[in-house]
Formats: sequence, structure tokens, C-alpha cells
Amino acid sequence: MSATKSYGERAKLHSNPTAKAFLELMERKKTNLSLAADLTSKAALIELADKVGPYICLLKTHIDVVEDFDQDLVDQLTALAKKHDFMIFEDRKFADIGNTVKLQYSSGIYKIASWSDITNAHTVPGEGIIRGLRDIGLPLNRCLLLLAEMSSAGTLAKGDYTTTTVELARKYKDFVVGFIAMRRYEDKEGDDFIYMTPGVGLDQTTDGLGQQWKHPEVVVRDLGCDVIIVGRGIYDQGRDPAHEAQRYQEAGWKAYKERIQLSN
Ligand code: 5BU
Repeated sequence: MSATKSYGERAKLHSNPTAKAFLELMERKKTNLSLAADLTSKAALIELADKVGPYICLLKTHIDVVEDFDQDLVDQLTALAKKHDFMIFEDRKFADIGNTVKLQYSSGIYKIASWSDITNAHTVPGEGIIRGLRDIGLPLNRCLLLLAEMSSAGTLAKGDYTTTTVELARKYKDFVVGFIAMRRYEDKEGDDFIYMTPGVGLDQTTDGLGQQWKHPEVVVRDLGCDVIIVGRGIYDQGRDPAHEAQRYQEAGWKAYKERIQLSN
């Protein structure tokens, strides 16, 4: 069962090259922390990624909120990914038919597939969305997470929707490497999905707009998720991002160690 194995052991067995490299990175750097860098200025985003880079395995972007986006931002972020040893995840949440998402993923201003190691998609449209993204992403060695659940109050992604999403992931395992999920699901033989979880906070539980934050211990140790995604807990006004990132890195890693020890 993947929940009981270390990231390093899972890396050795993983068939998707990007997921394998990502699991190796987590093991090497001893971090399961992803920074959700929701900043609207290029300079601020670069500064934050540089400060927090040493503590994270994954930089999660919403590239369309950056007001002065240009190719140089992408070049600088990819250089920082090399410098600090992290990967990049554009949280694009694709949600259209296969043909349209192919264009959205490859073209336009952002050309997401050209720089983002990982992206994600809703399964609302059915499996065509995965096939469209896969056409573009697979030759570039990219990979996909499916939104099986969301962290927000009242989400409709639950029950049968979640179950069908997991089945779709199994069908396209060469490209779909995991989920945005609030807990780990039961493995079927040969499964090794990576579970990434937003809605993580050490100090607060809600933002007044539907976001629900849980403690890393609950998310990683008790609910079996692999990666904690943290935004405002790290960079909100008055916080020292490097200091907070270190706190989250330690909390996430401790929870993971406890999980694999508990289950061994
Ligand atoms: P926060 O500042 O830690 O609340 O940021 C959470 C980030 O994760 C933010 O970028 C959201 O867009 C993202 N997110 C989420 O909060 N909940 C979800 O279910 C999904 C993404 Br999918």
C-alpha cells in the first residue's frame, strides 16, 4: 500500500517519469510542502519563490492572476526551480472539452505546457478532458492531477463524482499521477497516486470565504495525503515567509514520518 511506503521507495517503483522524479525530490529534500504563491505582481512572486524555495518541493502558481506576466517571469521561475530544486504546478483547473483544453494548455499568452511540470483538471466534462491534455502533455513529460475533491465548504466534488474521478485516473495512469483530495482513497493493485491537499494551516481554520484549513498532522498522518499545499499561512501580511515555510516543512515532514512509522 502506497500510504505505508516512503516517498523514496515509491519513486523506485513509479512508472511515470515525472512522478518518479517528484517523489525522489521529496525524499532528497525532506519536504512535502507546496507553496501556493497567489501573488499578483511578477517581482513579488519571484521574491517569494526565491525566499521559500529552499523549503518546498513544489511551487504552485495561478499564473493568470499576475498582472505583469511575461515570458521572463516563466524563465525566472524555472531558473529558481533549478536553483532550489523544486517543481512547478500551474493550478489551472481545466474544465472544458478535450479540444479546447488542448488549446488552453499549449497556447495563448501562458503556454502552460511549456513550463509547468504538473497541472490539474476537473472531470466535469468526462474523459475527453484527460485525453486532450494528455495529447499535449505526455510528449513533453508533463503530468496531471485530477480534482477528486476540493477544500472549500459545500463542494459538489464528493461521493460518486469522486469515485468516478478515481476510476478515470486509473484508466489514464500514464499521464494522471494523482489527485487534489482531502484524504487518501483505498488503493487497487498497482495504484500509486500522489495526493495533494490544499486547505492546510497551522494557525487558522477558515478565511470567511469558504476555505477550510486543517493541520498538517491531520492531513498527512491521519488522512494519508502526500503533499500539503499552503498559501496565506506562509505569506500573509505580517508573516516572515521563510520562517513560516520552515515551520510548515517541519510539520509536514514530521507528520509523514509518523505515518510511515505508524504503519510499519
Ligand atoms: P491558501 O492561501 O492556503 O488558502 O491557498 C490555497 C491554494 O490552494 C489557493 O491557490 C487555491 O486556489 C488552491 N486550492 C484550494 O484552496 N482548494 C482546492 O480545493 C483547490 C485548490 Br483544487
